[in-house]
Amino acid sequence: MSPIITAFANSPDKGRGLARDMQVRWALEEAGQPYDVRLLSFKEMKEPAHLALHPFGKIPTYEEGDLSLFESGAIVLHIAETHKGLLPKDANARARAITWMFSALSTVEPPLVSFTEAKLFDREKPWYEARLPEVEKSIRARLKELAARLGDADWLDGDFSAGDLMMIGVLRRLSSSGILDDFPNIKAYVARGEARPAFQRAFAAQLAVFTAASGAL
Ligand code: GTB
Repeated sequence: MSPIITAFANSPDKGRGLARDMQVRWALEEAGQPYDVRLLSFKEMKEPAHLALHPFGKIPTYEEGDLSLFESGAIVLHIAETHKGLLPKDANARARAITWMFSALSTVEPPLVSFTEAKLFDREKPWYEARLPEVEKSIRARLKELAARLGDADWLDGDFSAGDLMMIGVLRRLSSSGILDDFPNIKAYVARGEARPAFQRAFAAQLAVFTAASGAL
């Protein structure tokens, strides 16, 4: 039986693949693992059936037999550990790829989330004008460090891995900000990830959900 993941029935990103089911879809496509999707409304995410799978009432989740998981990073790691192609065989290289997954989620992503949330929810707050440049400064600091490490390599550590998948998933959230224009090697890195056939299939699948939902409106 194919694993089942959950995703937004109507994603607020309008099919840009910014919600976190995208990383899970991408990992499944890289692994060549077919999957099914259960689409949820915001209301359904907070109902007991979904809360039993995800204590915080969010997407994505992952069900496979009697295993159910939440947290996109944990799901991608599970897929990477149970399929070929997303983690190196060598134990040290594998540990380093997993380090990049953590780094994407716990070092690079937090200022990006603060930036998006400030722009979405805090525009009317008296401190907004002062706060936003500070958050942008933290993002730029992380990107400068990441750009220095990446250099002119294609991927962060040898072959493409789940570490790159998670990092590119995070960095894509900056695509419309223009900030990546100042970090050409990171911009090219993101484009390289997006050009992968597995990414393209995952992107098309989530876009099809949005297109179908828009047609139904
Ligand atoms: N740490 C968890 C993980 O990585 O899986 C975070 C899960 C999470 O935040 N899920 C969001 C969610 O379910 C969707 S991805 N939100 C519904 C809720 O909280 O009620 C975050 C997201 C949402 C929308 C956009 N967008 O529109 O651009 C981008 C990212």
